[in-house]
Amino acid sequence: MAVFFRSREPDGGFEVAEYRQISRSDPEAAAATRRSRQAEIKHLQVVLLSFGLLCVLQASLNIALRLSPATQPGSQPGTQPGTEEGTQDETQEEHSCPQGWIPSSSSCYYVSSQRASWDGARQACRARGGDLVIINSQQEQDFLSGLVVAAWVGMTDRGTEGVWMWVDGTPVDKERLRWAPGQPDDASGGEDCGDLRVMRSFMGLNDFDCGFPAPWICEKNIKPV
Ligand SMILES: [Ca+2]
Ligand SMILES: [Ca+2]
Repeated sequence: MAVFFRSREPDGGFEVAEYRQISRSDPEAAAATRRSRQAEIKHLQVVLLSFGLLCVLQASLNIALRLSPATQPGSQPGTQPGTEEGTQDETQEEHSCPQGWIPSSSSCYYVSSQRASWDGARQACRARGGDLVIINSQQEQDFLSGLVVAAWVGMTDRGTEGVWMWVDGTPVDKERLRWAPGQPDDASGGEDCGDLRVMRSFMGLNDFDCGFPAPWICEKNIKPV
């Protein structure tokens, strides 16, 4: 029995000592010891129970504290759905145009209601996940001509004067596209950015002062459904 106590209660040396003092021939003393042991066990149970409750309380507190920073800055749950919405939009954009963009064949076009320099316009397009429009065909030019009166498009001859390039690095096919009469003319001391004009007497592509604030057209490609 002493071994039993030792193995169960490694720190309970007093219990082992007490047990050794009891002679088996003294039932009264044994009963008294049993009662006192029972009382001690009860006491121990209460202590253990209290300790357990404290642990549970501590755990609950920890969870509450850990949760609170996530819920506390009230803006986070508000911005989180916004971000998710953005991701959703992006996945939708793969097959369809985002709100405010005009679909045509495998592209989406955005015509700005604001004005900006050519660089500002390009920046705005890129911020929306596209770029200034690249016109690949006469049909595309015709389609875009129905949307604007004058707007920046994604071509420039900043690299080499007179060599017109699209923002994706491909050269502008001067033969295939229609330029406005007499353009490009690099007028007024330098015109290195391209716009599309749809005016009765001035229709087609034109080179213009990059810093001039004008509306613009963005393009974004979509995957065919
Ligand atoms: Ca030029
Ligand atoms: Ca010009």
